[in-house]
Amino acid sequence: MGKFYLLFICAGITGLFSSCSGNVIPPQAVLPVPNEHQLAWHELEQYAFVHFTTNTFTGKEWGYGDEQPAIFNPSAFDAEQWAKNIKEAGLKALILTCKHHDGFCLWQSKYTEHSVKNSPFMGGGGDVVKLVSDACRKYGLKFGIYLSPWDRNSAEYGSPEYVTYYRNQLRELLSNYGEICEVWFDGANGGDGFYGGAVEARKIDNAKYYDWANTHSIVRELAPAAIMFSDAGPDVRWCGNERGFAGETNWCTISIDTLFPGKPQTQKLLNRGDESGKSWVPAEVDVSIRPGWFYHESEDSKVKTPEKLFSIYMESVGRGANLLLNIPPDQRGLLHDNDIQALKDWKKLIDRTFAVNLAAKAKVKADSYRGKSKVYAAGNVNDGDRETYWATDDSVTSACLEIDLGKPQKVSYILIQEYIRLGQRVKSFNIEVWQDGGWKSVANGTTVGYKRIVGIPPTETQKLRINITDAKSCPVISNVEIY
Ligand code: FUL
Repeated sequence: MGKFYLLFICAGITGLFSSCSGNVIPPQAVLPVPNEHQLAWHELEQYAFVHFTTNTFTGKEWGYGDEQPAIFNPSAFDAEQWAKNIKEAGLKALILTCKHHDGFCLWQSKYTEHSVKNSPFMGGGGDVVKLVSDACRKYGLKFGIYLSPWDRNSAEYGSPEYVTYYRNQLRELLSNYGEICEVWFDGANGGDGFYGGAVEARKIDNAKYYDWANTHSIVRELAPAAIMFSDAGPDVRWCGNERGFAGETNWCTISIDTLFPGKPQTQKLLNRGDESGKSWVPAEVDVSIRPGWFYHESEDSKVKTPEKLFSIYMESVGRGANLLLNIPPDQRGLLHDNDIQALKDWKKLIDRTFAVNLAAKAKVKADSYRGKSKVYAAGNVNDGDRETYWATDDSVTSACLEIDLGKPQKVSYILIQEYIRLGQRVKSFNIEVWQDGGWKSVANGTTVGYKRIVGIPPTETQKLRINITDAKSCPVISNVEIY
């Protein structure tokens, strides 16, 4: 049998392998996959929202648009106090409401008089966007902007001129405040308002009026690294509620053309994503630390407890979504003590819970790994390197990872991460612990994605099994941690 025939057998037997020398071909990506900017966004995991405008002084949640700029007068404004506390809470960025639905601008926009320039704040010379973005850089936070498409102050709202106005303002914000990590396009649109004195209801066709494609291209041009949020992306999507949870099943994939804003089934879809979605548009969970988005003194006693914030963390970051936690400054222009205390205690709770990774020194084995090559062996899930992963052969979509902690330990949380550069794959998994000489099932789950944290009743065990029971293609797991 000549060389040719030998080669043929080799290719036939190994199938997946590039040659007979043992170089095993890595798994092919399961499309769609995140781009570099989306990958960086996933790694942020949690960041702050800051709602601050005339509403802070009127007690409203949605200003009508007729507020006098004179009421915007924080008595002890200190953006560094925001940035310092947000940083210390473990949040990685800050997104500021530069203009909310009432139309009041927190910066010195050339295009309107309805802004800080006609307020007593710093004698009319202040620029909140500048002060906040500078404070963010000083404290090592990324900075993002919220610019409400709906504007209840503008006389032009509803006409094509307003869209030009909106884009001009977007250009100002993207050009003058350093690097922008995220641009937040709010979904609330149209309705009654002041509209330059017209005092009427104005309806717009959300799908057509803003001509989003051309607005998005301004962001791509001026801030290529910025992630764009809206109900339907393009880069990240709304999670379908403002109560702080992503779906227990949470696909980062969705088909944008299946989303119809406002429809209840759309909210469900946004919450869970779509296994066969055509685009990578992961969920962001926006929720306020208080009942309202803006500061109201009457809500000082209703700040979410550290325990509630922890469960929000588990149901957002712990389900592979990012958490956007709103902390609204008060009329002094400072974060309130109650909010700061809740943030501090929440951070302590997280740090205490995830202090010692029991998997770091564990022995890990798998019932199968790709091409029997070390490059894809089980040990990659606890080598501290996110770029290495355990993977199986393409035909293997259920597999078992066994983790031996060396001695019995109390286990409460299991953290799993897929190597999402190659797509989101896992459809279902379960977790077993070794107890009384046998395996006992303690949890079932569906998706994993960028990160999945599973809580179990605290259990004393030496060994655990993570069984991937179904996946779109071979599972590719980059990290496992146990607490
Ligand atoms: C909503 C807005 O209407 C709320 O006021 C808030 O800004 C929230 C984050 O988004 O659509």
